[in-house]
Amino acid sequence: MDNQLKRPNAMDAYWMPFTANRQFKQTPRMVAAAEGMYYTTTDGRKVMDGTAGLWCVNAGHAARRITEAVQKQVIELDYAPAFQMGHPKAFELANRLAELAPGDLNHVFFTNSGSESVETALKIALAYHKAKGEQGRTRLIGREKGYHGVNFGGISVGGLVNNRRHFGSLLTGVDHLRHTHDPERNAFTKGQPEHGAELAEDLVRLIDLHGAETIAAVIVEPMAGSAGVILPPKGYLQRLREITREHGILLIFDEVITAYGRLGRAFGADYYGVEPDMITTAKGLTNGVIPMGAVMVSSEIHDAFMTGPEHMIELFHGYTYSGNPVACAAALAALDTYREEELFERAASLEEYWADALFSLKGLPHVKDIRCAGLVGAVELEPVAGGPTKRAFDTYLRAWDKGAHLRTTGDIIAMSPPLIIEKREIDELIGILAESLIA
Ligand code: PXG
Repeated sequence: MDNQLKRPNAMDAYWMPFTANRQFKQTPRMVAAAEGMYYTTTDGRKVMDGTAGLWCVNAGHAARRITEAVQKQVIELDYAPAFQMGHPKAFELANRLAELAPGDLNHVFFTNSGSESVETALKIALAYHKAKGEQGRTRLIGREKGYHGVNFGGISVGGLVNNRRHFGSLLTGVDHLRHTHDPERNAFTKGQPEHGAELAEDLVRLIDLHGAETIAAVIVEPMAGSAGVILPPKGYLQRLREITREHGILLIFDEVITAYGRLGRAFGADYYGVEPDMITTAKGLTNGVIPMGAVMVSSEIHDAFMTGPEHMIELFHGYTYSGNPVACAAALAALDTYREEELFERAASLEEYWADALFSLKGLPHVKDIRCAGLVGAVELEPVAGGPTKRAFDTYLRAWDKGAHLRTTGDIIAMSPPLIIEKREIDELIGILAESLIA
C-alpha cells in the first residue's frame, strides 16, 4: 500500500469533484468555518462568499434557525424509511412547496440533489405520456450549453461538451435546441437581451423533423447558470411555452439555481412570467446545509398516475433518502428564514444596485460582456491568446488572495452572493473584482 495514502493529512485519497486535483493539491484553498457572508480560511483569513457556496447558501452561512432545526431534528427523528412509510415533516414541506410554487404545480417529489431532480422529472415525463396511452412520446429535448447535473439523463439533455464527450453514447432519442448566447447582438445588456426570441422556433424545426407525437418533454434552465449566466431573450420562454402547449409536449424548467429567491422571486418561472409543467430544484431548498432536491409537478401530470388498483405503486421511482427528516427540517427552516427575513424581496430590491455595480466594470481591461439578473452577475473576459480559461482563473485566484470567492467557467466570472448581502458588501465584492481584473 502507498504510504502516502495512509498519512492522515495526505491529500491524495480525496478525488475532488470538478477540480484540477493536482494543481489544487499543490496550492490548496481550504476553509475551516463560515458565517453570514464570509468564510474563514484554515490560515485565519476572512473571504467574502461571492457565490453563495455553489449557488446554494441563499440565506448566508450558519443561518441560526436552520442549523438549530437540523440539530433538533437529528436527535428527535434521524431517519425514516421513505417507501411505504412517512413522517409529518415531509408532508408539511410538500405542502409548503406546493403553496410556494406557481400555478397548479401542486405535487412534490423529493430527491437529494439537482442531478436527481432532473432524472426524476425526465422519468416522470416519460411515464406520464405512457400512462396517458401516448407511448410514442419518448424523445427528450434539451438545449446547447444547458446544465442539468451529471447523471446520464442530465448529461444527455445537457449541452456542455466536456460533461458529455468522455461518457459514451448517452441516452438515445435526445435532441437539442440551439443556445441563446449571442454577444454580438446582446453584449452589455442589463437584464433580458432584446435579440434571440426567434431561437424558440428551433423547437418547431425539431417537431417538423421528429413529429410532435414522438416528443415527451423539453427541459431548459430559465436562466442558464453553469454555462456562464445566459439569459433568456425577451419573449423566448413565452414562445417555448406556446409551442410545447400546442403540441402536447411537457415543459420542464430546471430551476436548481434560479429557485428560492436567486432572481428576487420564489422561482424563475415567477420572475419570467412563464408557467412550466414541472420545476426541478435543489440547492437553496435547504440553504445548502443538507443535500436535498424537490421536483414540483402539475396536478395534471400527478393525477394521470393515480389510476389503477389502489394497492399498486404508481411510480416505480424514489431514493433511500427521499424526504429525509433532517433534510426536511432544514428545508422548512430555510423557507421560514426566507419568508421572515424577506430575502426574496430583498434580492429584488437590490437587483438594480447590483446591476449598476456590475456595470461599473465596463471598460476595465479585457471585459467583453457583462450580464445580470436578480442577484446573479457574470463578467465575460477576452481569453488570453492560446490559453482559454486562464484569464478568468487567474482573476479568480487574485480575488481569492484579496478576500473574495468567485466562480469561473471558461473565461466568464460568475457571482451569486447570498441574498443577505448589504450594499457596502456589494461594493466590496465588485471592488475586489475590479482590482483583480487590473492586476
Ligand atoms: N441543474 C442545474 C440547472 C444546475 O445548475 C444541477 C442541475 C445539478 O445539481 P447537483 O445538486 O446535482 O449538483 C445544477 C448544479 C457552477 C455550478 O458553478 C453549478 C452547479 C453545480 C456546481 C457548480 O456553475 N449546478
